[in-house]
Amino acid sequence: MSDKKNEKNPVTAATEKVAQGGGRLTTAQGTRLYESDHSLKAGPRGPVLLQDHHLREKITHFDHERIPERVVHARGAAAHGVFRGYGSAARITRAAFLGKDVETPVFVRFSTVLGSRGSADTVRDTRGFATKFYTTEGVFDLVGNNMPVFFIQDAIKFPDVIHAGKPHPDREIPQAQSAHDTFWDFVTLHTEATHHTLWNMSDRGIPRSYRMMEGFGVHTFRLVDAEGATTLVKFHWKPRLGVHSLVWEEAQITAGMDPDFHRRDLADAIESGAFPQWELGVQTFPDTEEQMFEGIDLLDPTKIVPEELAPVQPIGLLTLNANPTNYFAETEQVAFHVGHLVPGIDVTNDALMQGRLFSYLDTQITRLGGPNFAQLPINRPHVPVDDMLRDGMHQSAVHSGVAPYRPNSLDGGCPFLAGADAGGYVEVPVEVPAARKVRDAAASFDDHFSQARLFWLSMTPTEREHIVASYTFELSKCQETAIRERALTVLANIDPGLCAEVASGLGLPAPAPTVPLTDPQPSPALSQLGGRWPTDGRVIGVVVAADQDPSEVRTVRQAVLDAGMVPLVVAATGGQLDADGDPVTVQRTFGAARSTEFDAILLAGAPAVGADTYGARDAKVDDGAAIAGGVDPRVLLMLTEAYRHGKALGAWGAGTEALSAAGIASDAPGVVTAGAASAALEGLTELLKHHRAWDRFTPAL
Ligand code: HDE
Repeated sequence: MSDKKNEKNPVTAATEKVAQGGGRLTTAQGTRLYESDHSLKAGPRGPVLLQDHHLREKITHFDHERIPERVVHARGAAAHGVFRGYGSAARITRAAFLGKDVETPVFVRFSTVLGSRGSADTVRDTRGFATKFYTTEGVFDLVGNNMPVFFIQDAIKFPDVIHAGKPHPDREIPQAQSAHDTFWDFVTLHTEATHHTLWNMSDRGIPRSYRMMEGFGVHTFRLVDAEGATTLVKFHWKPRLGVHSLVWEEAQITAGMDPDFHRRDLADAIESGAFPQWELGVQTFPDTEEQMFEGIDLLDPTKIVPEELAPVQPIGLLTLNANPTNYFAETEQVAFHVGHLVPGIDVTNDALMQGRLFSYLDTQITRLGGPNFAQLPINRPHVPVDDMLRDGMHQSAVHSGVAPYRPNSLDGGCPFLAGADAGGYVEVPVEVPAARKVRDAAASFDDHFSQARLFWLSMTPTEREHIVASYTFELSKCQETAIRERALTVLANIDPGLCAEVASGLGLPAPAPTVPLTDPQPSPALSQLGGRWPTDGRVIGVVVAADQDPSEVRTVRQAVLDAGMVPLVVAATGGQLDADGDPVTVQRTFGAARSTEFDAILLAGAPAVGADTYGARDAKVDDGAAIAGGVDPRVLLMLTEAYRHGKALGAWGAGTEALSAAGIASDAPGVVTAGAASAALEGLTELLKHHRAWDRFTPAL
């Protein structure tokens, strides 16, 4: 990886070196302290005195350190960056930050939805992808997800879907999981959730990295140009590294071995200069009265518009280049809101979006302890704020003037209004059709299956196999047979083949569809497989045998770095390998490493069972049948696991013996053996461009 380092965090750049940076320890009031390890007592063995103001201040502050976690999306990781507009959107929006080569600072927070703040990263779930643009016209937030559809069509159902997905209220289990009765109870009774549930059960539910996820605004937005002409759009983020996922077993093991996997991956990549990038794009649709496109209701957030019908047109580039300095101050306190809009971007009547326009500000008043959270450094707009809002909990501004009202004469009539010509936000004066008040939705919202079927038909056989496996896994975890049976009927309405496979896994009969099956045109853009992608930041485990020449390891390690990837040297014991006076540091030991940390494994030699091997004192070590080829069993586990997960494996020299001891043929798909390290690495890198050795997965359908 390059020597380029994390950019300076723009929020804290000025103070980074100052805070707690070597000055004297003080109280919160700035009084210097001579001692901080003992309470003030009546003698060394006496009672503690109530007058100890330092003790009371320290403990009291500590007692109040926590704030409520987000009611959803509690677990997250974030980064600073910059967005550069291409100018291509200028024909449809007057938003200044989308102008050509305009650079706008951004803060992006990725998240899971269901789990608590301390839950594991790699669970099966939707991921949040929320971006705060600090534009010259105020803050614009694009609060999206990594899936383009949602479980519900109306915000009034949000508490229902979240209560169903969260842990059961009696025992508060399971944590960060959809594999339980209440979730499946809800999504099978409430079939508009079918499409989103299918995305969750697909590989999209377990991303390899936040850097390798698409993002979607989900709702249809309305863009408006300088003349007031409007265009409907859907926002898309396209990752430069491609869209890639974990495999389910890998995700589960990782949740235990490294619950911070995605958080670490993002921070490490940025720290080492492998800055993640996404292109922002829009699908555009004419702003017609009916707000339909090719028969698809643009106000229904359970529907996509296939890219083949409306291509995604790139309008700018996002680069994340700085890690937060303080998790709490930035990632935890950042407050996104769908209603943070700038001139040129407006909302539509999507009932899900309309409810969100209320919810975000409301929840943040509780979570951030009052109405003044926009003053927190991470939330502050990068433009002057003259809002006439006053007082309240945690007010930190010292407002001057005597007339915080309009109109006024006492403060000279300030502040003044701004029309559209002076950068004011003016809502698009859209017609509201004459109608009766109803609690209802348009008839097109009743179609719950055709787009789920479209998604299923667009998957490759391997992706379908993963979907079958995840439905079977999740439904197996449901206790109630009635819920499993109902779920099978939903699956039959997506595809009878999918239903039959899952039914056979559950040992239940496959029901017939209850709705007529549609015949949608598949959308190849929905599949993740195929294509070649950059390998920046991919992690290669270099597994080293004790008898291996360390200078070769040093060379191969450097070659991995030069290729923009991350080498992790793994050996039986920690410390350093002495390569002719230029030591190579061992970063992982066989005891602490697991295959899930690596995208690919390169074998330098065949590590033998050693005295340090777990179980070495066990008689089985001498039993050739128990430990194949005398190779360290932890290395064998690493290899077989990586093989099962479709990861590229490379070996040179004696390394090939370890492969064969693990039962892996040197001509198996995704395996490269070579006489020299450089050739092995070259082959491995080529394989990594495809993310996994897909040929290893046996398509079932
Ligand atoms: Fe959210 N959502 N949401 N949501 N959402 C929140 O706001 C809500 C929805 C999304 O990193 C909450 O500050 C309602 C869709 C992200 O800080 C809350 C509805 C999409 C994040 C809230 C939805 C999202 C949130 C919780 C149904 C994708 C994390 C804490 C109408 C387009 C933002 C907070 C972050 C967070 C409400 C549905 C994305 C409660 C009522 C659809 C990425 O206000």
